[in-house]
Amino acid sequence: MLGLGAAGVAAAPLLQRGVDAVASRDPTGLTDVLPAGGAFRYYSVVASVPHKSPHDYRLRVDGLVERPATYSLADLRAEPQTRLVRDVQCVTGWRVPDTPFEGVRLSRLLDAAGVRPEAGAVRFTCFDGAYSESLTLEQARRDDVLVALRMQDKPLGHAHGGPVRLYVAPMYFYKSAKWLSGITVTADVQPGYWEQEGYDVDAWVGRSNSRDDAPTT
Ligand SMILES: Nc1nc2c(c(=O)[nH]1)N[C@H]1C(S)=C(S)[C@@H](COP(=O)(O)O)O[C@H]1N2
Ligand SMILES: [Mo]
Repeated sequence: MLGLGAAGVAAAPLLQRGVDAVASRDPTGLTDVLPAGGAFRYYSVVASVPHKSPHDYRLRVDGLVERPATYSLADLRAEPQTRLVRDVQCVTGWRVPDTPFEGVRLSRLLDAAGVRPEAGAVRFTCFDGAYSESLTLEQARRDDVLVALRMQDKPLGHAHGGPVRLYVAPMYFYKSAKWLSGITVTADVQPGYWEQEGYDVDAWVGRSNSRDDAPTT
């Protein structure tokens, strides 16, 4: 037993490296090797994501709207900002309490674009080139859904999806698409990246059964 313990200590740095490897192989965090300890974990479904400087960044709003628009980071900063402080909850069980997010209400950008009557949903795309998410129009118009520019009272860093990510406060964190580059108003909900793998499209924290349905690979 003693020998095993010593081996465990010796293996610890390796295990830590293993966690990073697991995070990149299994970006939902399903392989919960170590306790999170209230810390964020880094997730990306792709190995590397381009960096966008405050100058390069653009957000396109299009689809079933009267006035498609392209926002720079400066444009988004010039809009009224909303700050929310909630618990972040990943579907795999880790959570980070009382995390401030700040940005522009999505409903504001939708109103500016003029959503057409036949629209029923919103699709989000990312400049990682792979991830996507979606909300019904009703969900997208909630007051606690932000196009976030700040997290933990700092500008959003690249690891957390900066310069701009979606923040869907009432839902599991996989709804909060990082590296947001496109908001497309659509007729119907198109299931996002993880939703095509079996996660709930309506991912309300506490109400969704995503956790029980979580795929195991
Ligand atoms: N573009 C993109 N957005 C994403 C993900 C991703 O892999 N790519 N992972 C999601 C998941 S499963 C979680 S838990 C959170 C993690 O955010 P964080 O890396 O800032 O902790 O981002 C969500 N948004
Ligand atoms: Mo997640």
